[in-house]
Amino acid sequence: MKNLYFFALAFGLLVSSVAAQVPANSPLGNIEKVIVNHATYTFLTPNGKAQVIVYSPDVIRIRIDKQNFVPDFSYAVVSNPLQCSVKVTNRPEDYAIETDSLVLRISKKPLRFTFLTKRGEIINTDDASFGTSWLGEEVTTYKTLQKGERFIGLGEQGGNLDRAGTVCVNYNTDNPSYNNNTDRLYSTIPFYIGLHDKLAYGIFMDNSSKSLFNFGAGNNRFSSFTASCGEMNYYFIYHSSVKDIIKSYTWLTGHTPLPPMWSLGYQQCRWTYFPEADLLSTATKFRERHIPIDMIYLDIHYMDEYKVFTWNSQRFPDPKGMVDKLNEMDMHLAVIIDPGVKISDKYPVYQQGLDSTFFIKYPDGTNYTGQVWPGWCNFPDFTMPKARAWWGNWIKTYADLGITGFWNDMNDISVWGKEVPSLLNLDWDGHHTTYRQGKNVYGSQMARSTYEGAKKYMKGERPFVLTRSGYSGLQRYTAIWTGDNQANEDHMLLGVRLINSLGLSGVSFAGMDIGGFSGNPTQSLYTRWMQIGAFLPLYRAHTSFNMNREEPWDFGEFSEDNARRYIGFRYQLLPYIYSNFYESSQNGLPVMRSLAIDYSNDSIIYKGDYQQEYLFGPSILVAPTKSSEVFSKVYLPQGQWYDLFNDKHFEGNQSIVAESGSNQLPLYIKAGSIIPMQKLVESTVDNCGDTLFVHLYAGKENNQYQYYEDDGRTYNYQKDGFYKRIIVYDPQNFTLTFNKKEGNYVTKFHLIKLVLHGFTYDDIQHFTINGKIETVKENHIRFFTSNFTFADYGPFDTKYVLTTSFRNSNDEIKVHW
Ligand code: MIG
Repeated sequence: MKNLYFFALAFGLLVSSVAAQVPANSPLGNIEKVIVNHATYTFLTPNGKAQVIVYSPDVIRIRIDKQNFVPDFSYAVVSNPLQCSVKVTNRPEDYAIETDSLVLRISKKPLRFTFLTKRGEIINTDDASFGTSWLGEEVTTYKTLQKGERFIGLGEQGGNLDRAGTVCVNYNTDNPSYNNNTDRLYSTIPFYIGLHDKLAYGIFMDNSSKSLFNFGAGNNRFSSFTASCGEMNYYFIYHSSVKDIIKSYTWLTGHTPLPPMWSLGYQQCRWTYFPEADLLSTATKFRERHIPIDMIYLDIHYMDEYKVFTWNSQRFPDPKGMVDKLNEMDMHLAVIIDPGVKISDKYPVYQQGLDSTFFIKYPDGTNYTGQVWPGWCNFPDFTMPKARAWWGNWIKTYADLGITGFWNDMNDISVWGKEVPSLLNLDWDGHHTTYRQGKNVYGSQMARSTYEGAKKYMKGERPFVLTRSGYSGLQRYTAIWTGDNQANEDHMLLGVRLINSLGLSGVSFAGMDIGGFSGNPTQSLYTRWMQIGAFLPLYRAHTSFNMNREEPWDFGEFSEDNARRYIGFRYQLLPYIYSNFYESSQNGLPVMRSLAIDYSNDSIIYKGDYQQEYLFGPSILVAPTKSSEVFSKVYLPQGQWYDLFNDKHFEGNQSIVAESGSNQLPLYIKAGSIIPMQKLVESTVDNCGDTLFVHLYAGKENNQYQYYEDDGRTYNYQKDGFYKRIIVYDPQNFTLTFNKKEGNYVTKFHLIKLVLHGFTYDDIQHFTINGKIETVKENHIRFFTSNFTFADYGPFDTKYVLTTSFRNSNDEIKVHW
């Protein structure tokens, strides 16, 4: 009996001690005290504290921690709170913080947050029981799942456009065999947009540790976001449109700077062109075959034993001479740069890094050593300002050779797919942390160091930086590509979804390996991929080591011709593409826009067949489709649309069957669009003539487009070296107005050729330019009945097209018909 009693006691102790080791979920408790300091409201509870900081009428930041907040520091956020009017009310059960745009209710017992519209609709609310709570060190915010709630964005994550019902982990990973639903890809952007009841909001959790977003997966109660350590720190963004949410998110985390024009041309890569003769002959072939191109790449074999900032002198005896030869062909060179610095005597990069203690260290002060291409390596701590500047100095050695493209790879950090230990120390710009918090940021900081170095040493020219890995805000320094994809149809469409999602998440300049990295594409897959590539922000073909040659002529005449036409069309579109990049540099709207941006509340766009569709800029609807599909279903959202190839008119809000044979990617133009184009050129520095082709598509609604031009390569645009004008289409008043130009750059285009689509001859028989009556003459306004000529109008069937030309002037030009 006694024994049994002891046994029970012992067992009880055992149970309770086990229980004590399993941390119970502990939410914030009741509010006990409030401290107000300008637009910062701090609430103390028995379990921790919460802070509300009003950043703007539409952006409210929430910080929650168990203990005192650590000093505020972020690699992502570049904006500070704005002065704005905030009304605070203290009621018995809650506080209300009200801005001009939204209301945040903070219940007191217990502390929970609810965001409401001014009309009182719930936009987003904490789960009543869990709110923000901890499981050990892991902190999670639980939000009540709203009926029909959709979730879009979150950067580079596999899965569908609508992420409802899925979980996504953010943990930058070298993931060479990713697939349709893979999370843990190369970069982390913990920002998503929620949609329900025609309301939209954004949540950006600025915590760079490994994080998990649950969009109502495995439960029907909540969505949640979890950081594995550190504080809960999120920005709540509310606007009535997805567009404005993206604008606010990029106000917080920064914009893509205007890229150099040449980086928007076609880029040819391969692992690896070597020796020099191979690189040069490949470049020459593009020119000989009149396939437009601006950039070519060197992958890891240019280096001596993969040592970064060195050259293999057998393969590349005269890098400067080689770059000069490329430049003579109007081509830019990009080289790969990996972060691993080979541990090697008499290797200055290593010696300097060692002597100056720039490498990442263990807590005991010894350097972390990991294995990658060069063998055993140390890795610069790019979160240390001095180390970034030092790396930037090495970039100078490339810049001095005339290299203008800098391709940052393996910065996830990849050590042959193994884990870099979490306990490593990082400088974190003097705030000190461990790799656990820093892993997801490392890639961005490497790209930043590269960008800042290149900018400093390129004598006023704009660099092009490409990265594989990064974190929110990476767009300020670099373009990104989606890593090691595969040569199959699924990956082609998955890549489109990834780039669309990156665009929703503040990253405008993104691309994927055209043709697929691993495996050899079939002729038809390559052909289709090259078509889609023409309408991606970054148009870059790449393939892995040991794969077949994949230049446009390697797939036969048909494919080569296809590549020439689609690349050519992209070059004709450059005035439009560049203007769109300009817009992006101003307000963060992506160049490649998932239909979820403009048509967020249309449930059809989220369907499997249609979810890849996007607008390239404001006007061109691209319906990516597998190469095996000769006909494909395309959804045209609300409005009116024109088939780009023949100007055939369609009402929106319907699915159509499009021809998508091997020579044709389904492309549609939104009615009312204004699309500036130029004549066909073979490189971005080719003479593009003196005529700007302005395509106008008849529509019912007013529209406007901001045309932008500058020298395409320097920073003079930051002073007044730009040319900008708004073009306004007013169908009710039958006018197209070119507003007075702004800026002091002299446009290349002295003539404007207006190309009118969807108009009849009768529509525009009588027209005036600035009040001056233009007589209708056959040679003035013409029907084109000839077969389409790519050189003049892209792939349009020009028999539906009317044109007229007039002199461009800096003052307002009003065309009236
Ligand atoms: O271990 O540099 O994603 O684009 O060609 C592979 C060789 C390293 C991975 C990159 C890929 C590049 C390859 N790199």
